[in-house]
Amino acid sequence: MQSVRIFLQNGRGACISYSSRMFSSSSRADQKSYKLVVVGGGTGGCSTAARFCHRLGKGKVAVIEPSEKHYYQPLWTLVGGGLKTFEETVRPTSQVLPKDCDWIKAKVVNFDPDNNKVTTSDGQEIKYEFMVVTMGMQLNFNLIPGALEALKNDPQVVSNYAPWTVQKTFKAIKNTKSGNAIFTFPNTPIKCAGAPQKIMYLAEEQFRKNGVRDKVTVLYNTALGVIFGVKKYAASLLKVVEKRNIKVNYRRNLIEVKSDKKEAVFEDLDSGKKETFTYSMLHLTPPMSAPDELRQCKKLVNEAGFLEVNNETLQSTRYPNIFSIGDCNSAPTSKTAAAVASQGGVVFKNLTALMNGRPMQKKYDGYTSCPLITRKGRCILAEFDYNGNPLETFPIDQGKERWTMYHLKADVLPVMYWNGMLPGRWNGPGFYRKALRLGLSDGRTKQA
Ligand code: FAD
Ligand code: UQ1
Repeated sequence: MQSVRIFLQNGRGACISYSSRMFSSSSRADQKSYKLVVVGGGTGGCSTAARFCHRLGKGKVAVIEPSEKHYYQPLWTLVGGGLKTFEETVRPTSQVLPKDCDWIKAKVVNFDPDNNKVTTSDGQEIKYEFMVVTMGMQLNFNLIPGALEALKNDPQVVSNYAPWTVQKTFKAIKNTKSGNAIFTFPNTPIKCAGAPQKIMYLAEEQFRKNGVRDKVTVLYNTALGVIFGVKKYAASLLKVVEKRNIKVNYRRNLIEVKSDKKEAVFEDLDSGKKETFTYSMLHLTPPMSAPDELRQCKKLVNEAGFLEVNNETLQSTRYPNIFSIGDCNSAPTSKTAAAVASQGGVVFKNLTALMNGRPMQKKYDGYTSCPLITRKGRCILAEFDYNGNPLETFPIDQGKERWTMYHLKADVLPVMYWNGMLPGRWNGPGFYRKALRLGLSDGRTKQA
């Protein structure tokens, strides 16, 4: 065993260095050991594995991922809206992982960060020198009594958030002829905070096309107190809901679905009162959390159960050889694939520096983006940082509904995802944002 100096960066960028043990990349039958273990082979996991396989070579990187299928989740909004097929969003995991990594097809069930090892659902112990945790979010439909039963048995209760229900959405939209079409937003952090309303806009448009709009009441029942967290885009969306006669009920949290009576029960989060709505269609966004296997490792997570990282370096605040990317970390930004792209670039630079005994210099600014589709062919491209300040790529007003941004979302980004992001070649649009301004500005503007 060798000893190596590694650096823990504090909030002000200074480095605290200390010693740790380093493993050789050997492998025994009962215990494998890797230079880098990546937990989760989703958006963040594939791109991280690709970058480090390229850098470290064959046999040095393992990805622990239980699923045979990889999903391009951002396209599920358009699948639900009848504008793309589900098949376009799925590829075999074997095709999207880099060929030089070892794919361990299992779940991590236990983290042991003091001993640099994880245990998998098939009983293997995997040791690592460095680890990147990219486990995404867990969908907790089970926390709403009646929701799972309704999703299984009622064709009019749907959700774009899971691969096993997204294909129901468009059928339910087409079957809605009258009554309340209700779209929910839960009382937890979620991935892609715009998705619960994007599908509502596509549904509303379809109701018009089907000639039933005057008989359908469209309701957005959200646990939040605002329509969107960034003022600039909230102002644009408020105009959209007003123009389209969509009723927004704030601070309403779905607490039960009674599909036998076609009823959805909400709690008013301010008064605590219960309110029951009948529905003819119900689009659920489930409460979400970090996966249980991560949440139960109290040494790694914050109080909310997310892997606690330094917001700038994305390094664990407690274990310097652990980093985290994406939906399962504590970085206080909106959880999206766009955020994963930026975070991936930062973690690659910082972890490479750490591996080579150099200080970490790359800082994540919270960049995230949400393409808010408002109808077929129209999209408001929200992009912002940790402070909620718009950080727009294009030198035009992205607060407007635009055809170009729809085309980017529907046709360009999927190609970029499969061919640029997953192979580790896309770090987000930061470079282009500056280039499009001839390097004279970073495109940052303050919230109004
Ligand atoms: P994921 O890509 O979800 O990957 C997590 C992986 O970890 C999974 O493969 C899972 O199987 C694995 N895993 C879980 N538990 C374990 C375990 N115990 N052991 C090992 N592996 C485990 N983002 C955008 O940027 N733009 C959009 O327009 C957009 N729209 C969206 C619309 C919808 C309907 C949805 C659902 C998401 C959308 N997103 C969008 C969000 C985006 O898809 C996610 O933020 C992104 O995929 C997060 O990447 P990740 O690597 O953190 O997690
Ligand atoms: C992005 O980088 C990304 O990841 C590939 C997304 O997920 C699919 C996005 O939705 C967006 C908007 C971006 C940002 C990219 C550009 C070109 C603005």
